[in-house]
Amino acid sequence: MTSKPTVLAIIGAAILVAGSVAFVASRSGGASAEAPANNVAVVDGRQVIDLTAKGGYAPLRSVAQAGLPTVLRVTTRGTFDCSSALRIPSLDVSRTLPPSGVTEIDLGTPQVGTLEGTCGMGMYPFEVEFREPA
Ligand SMILES: [Cu+2]
Repeated sequence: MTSKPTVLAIIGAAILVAGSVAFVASRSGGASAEAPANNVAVVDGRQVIDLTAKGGYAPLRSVAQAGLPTVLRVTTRGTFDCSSALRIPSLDVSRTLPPSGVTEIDLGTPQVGTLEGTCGMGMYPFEVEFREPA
């Protein structure tokens, strides 16, 4: 018969394994993942990049196509932190987003490169990489 401490040790190990699997799964779904988030759509030649702003920006990193008229569509939902003040310094964009709503920010027709945005205080970043069309 298996002793009680052994059973407890096995259960403990199982919980540890399950926990680390869940941890890895949640990490790979986050912004550190290399696979681009599915938040970019092209409709009638116009590219829309969707972001949400609340306690930071999501996704942190987007991949889009260069050379298309593009808007950044930012959704807020009960956003009262400073991610409601969105800045894109290289485009001279500084927008105050409503606590809840959708704000479209015209990005013009971006060239190949990485666009960096931030909250008003510069503590929450996001970026959009514009790539040559495939
Ligand atoms: Cu901030």
